[in-house]
This record gives sequence, C-alpha cells and structure tokens, in this order.
Amino acid sequence: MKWGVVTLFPNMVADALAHGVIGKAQQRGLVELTTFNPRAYATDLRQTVDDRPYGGGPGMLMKVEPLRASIADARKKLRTAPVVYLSPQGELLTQSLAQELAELPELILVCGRYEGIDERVVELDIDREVSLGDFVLSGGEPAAIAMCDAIGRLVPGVLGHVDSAAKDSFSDGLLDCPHYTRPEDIVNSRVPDVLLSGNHGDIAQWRRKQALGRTWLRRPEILEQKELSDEDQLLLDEFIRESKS
Ligand code: 9WO
Repeated sequence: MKWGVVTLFPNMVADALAHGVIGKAQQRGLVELTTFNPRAYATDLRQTVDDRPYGGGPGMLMKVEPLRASIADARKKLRTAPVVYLSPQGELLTQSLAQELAELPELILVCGRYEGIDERVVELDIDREVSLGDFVLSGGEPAAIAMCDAIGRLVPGVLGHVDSAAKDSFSDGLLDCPHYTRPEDIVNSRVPDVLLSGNHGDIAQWRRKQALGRTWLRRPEILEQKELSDEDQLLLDEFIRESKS
C-alpha cells in the first residue's frame, strides 16, 4: 500500500512510522510512505506556509497555494488515492473504516497545523474528513501516524503471525480479554488458573467470556448494537451472574 502524507513536519511522521511492525513493513516493501511538505511549494523568499484568517481573530491558517500545490503533487504520484483530512470535524475512525481503507492500493493524508485550513480547500481537494475522537491536537500529524498504524497492520503480510489482526480487540467488535505473562504470582495476585490448565477449549471459552464481560462493563453501547450468538449470550449471562456474586 502506498501512503502520501502532506505535512509541514515530514520527519515527525516518517520517524514515528519507522518503528515496529510498520517500520519492518516499509523495509519489506509492503507499505511505502512518501511525504509532501507544503513548505517545499512556497514561492516567496521566506517560504511562507501560514496566512491570516479573514474575519480576524487569533491564530493563523495554512497558506492556500503551497498547501494545494503539495496536495496536487501527492495526487500526481498517487493517482488513485482518496485524499483524507485529519480533523475533529471528520467522521470517526473505527476498525471497520480502517479495514475499508486498508483494502485500497493508495491513500493520501493531509495534516493541518495552526488553526486549520481554508474551507474551500476542504471542498475542492479533500475527499473525506476523518477524526480519531473528540479532542484537539496541535496538528494532524499524530492522528495521521495513528491512522497509518491502524491501517498498515491490516495490510496482508504486515503482521508476522498471520491471524493476529483477526484475533485483536475490535476485530469482531468486542473489547480484548485480559492478558497475563510471567511470573505466575505478582504480590499475591495470581494468573487465572484456567490459563495454566493447558485446556485450550476452556481457555478459548474463558477469553471469550472475559471479552464479552469487559465490553458489557466498559462499553455497553457496543453490545446493544450487536446480535450475540446463543453461546456468547450464555457466556455473558454467566459473567454478569458472577459479577453480582
Ligand atoms: C484550534 C483551535 C484554537 C481555538 C479554538 C478551537 C480550535 N480548534 C483548533 C483546531 O482544530 N486546530 C486543528 C489542529 C487544525 C487542524 C489540525 N489540528 C488538529 C487535528 N487538531 N486535532 C486534530 C485531530 C485530528 C484527528 N482526530 C482528532 C484530532
């Protein structure tokens, strides 16, 4: 998959995505990142990339011409890519949207800085506006990095273990079950016996029950929108009964 990221801080994005499974995926040629810096398209001596907002008020906006020229160049290299602007005004990024975007061959992400970008650039050059949640950052880069990470790990071959992505939290819409590693005992807090039993059927059932139970406790609205199988419903009923005793 080919990513183009339009950003005034290309090193921030490239450095962040050089680590771990996404860094390895780039080395293996499974994903490819190209950055486009609006500053490189600025035409004045000072290489200006900000401009004042009409109507006044504090803060600056991204200067239109260098921003549009950098997006145009990204489009030229990645001809089939939708152009996504990261902002709190966008549709929420979900695992299902990440899966949808991971199926594309190309994607362009635009990172805003300052107080954002001219609305006509959104209308003219942006295909989709995406938000990670209801909070404000100092720029779109951390959101673009998170989005590339969420999408990149879904690209076939990126995760070593073939089905790790399928087993993740959210792959079937539930929260993840708790995990344990050594030692068996930490200040009298023990690993649940079932995980030491070697009975893989029991272990799978316990994990499913914990995933259902935690979703019920922490994100009940997720369960309300989900049709549970009879087996899942029994496991959840058991979890709820045990939580009350
Ligand atoms: C700045 C600002 C200042 C005063 C009052 C309101 C304000 N809103 C903003 C603002 O939204 N600044 C943005 C910073 C401009 C575009 C890039 N920035 C950004 C992206 N912040 N947060 C995101 C973001 C992106 C995706 N998901 C969550 C947050």
